[in-house]
Amino acid sequence: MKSFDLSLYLVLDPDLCTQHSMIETAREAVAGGATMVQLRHKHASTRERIALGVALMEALRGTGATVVMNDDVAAAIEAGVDALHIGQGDTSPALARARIGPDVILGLSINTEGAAHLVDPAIVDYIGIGPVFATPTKPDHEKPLGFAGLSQIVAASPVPTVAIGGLKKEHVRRAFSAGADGVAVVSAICGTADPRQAARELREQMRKP
Ligand code: TZP
Ligand code: MG
Repeated sequence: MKSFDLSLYLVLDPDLCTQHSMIETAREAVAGGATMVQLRHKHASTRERIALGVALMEALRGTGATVVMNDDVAAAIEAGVDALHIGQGDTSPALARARIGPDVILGLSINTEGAAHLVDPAIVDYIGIGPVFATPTKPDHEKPLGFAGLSQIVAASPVPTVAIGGLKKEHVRRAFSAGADGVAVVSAICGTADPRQAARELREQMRKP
C-alpha cells in the first residue's frame, strides 16, 4: 500500500468549487499544504469521474499528495488513483477491497462508535469521521458529533482517522486534540477566492502548540 498523510484533506465538490476549476483548486491547495485530495462529484458519470481522476493525478504528480476517488469503484480503478473512499451506503469495504486490490488506499466514512469497532484494519486503511458540525455542504448528513463524539469514535478506531463536517481553521486544533490525524474540508478551501492561502491558514493552525 502507498503511504498517505491525512493531515489536510481537501474534498473537491463541484457545487462549491466555483471560483476556480477543480484542478486549479487542487493544485493551489496542495501548494498551500493539502496532503490529500478527494474527487467527490455526485452528479457526474463514471466516464467524467475517470477523466477528472486522470487529470487530477497528472496535475498533482510529484507533489506527494494522495488522489482519492469518492464512491465510484470502477472510476477509481480505471483512473488509477491512489485511493478510494466509500460511505456506509456504498459497496461494502470487503467487496471494494477485493476489486481495487491490495495497493490502493481504502477509506470509509463512519458516524458511530459501534461502526468504528467493526472496522477491519486488514481491509480499511483510514476512516473519515463526521459530521463534526452540521454543514450545508452535505444536506443529508447524520447527526453532528461535536468534538466529544469525535474523540469517542477516534478512540474506537483501529485505523488512522480524519475529521469532517463544518470544520474551519478555528476548529483545527480541537480536532487534533480529539485525536484525529487530520481535518477534511470542502468549503473552507473550495469556496474561497484563494485556495492556496486557505490551505496555508489551516496548516498554520497545526503548527501551533
Ligand atoms: N461528509 C460529512 S460532512 C461532509 C461530508 C462529505 C461535508 C463537509 O463539507 P464542509 O464544507 O467542509 O462542511
Ligand atoms: Mg459515498
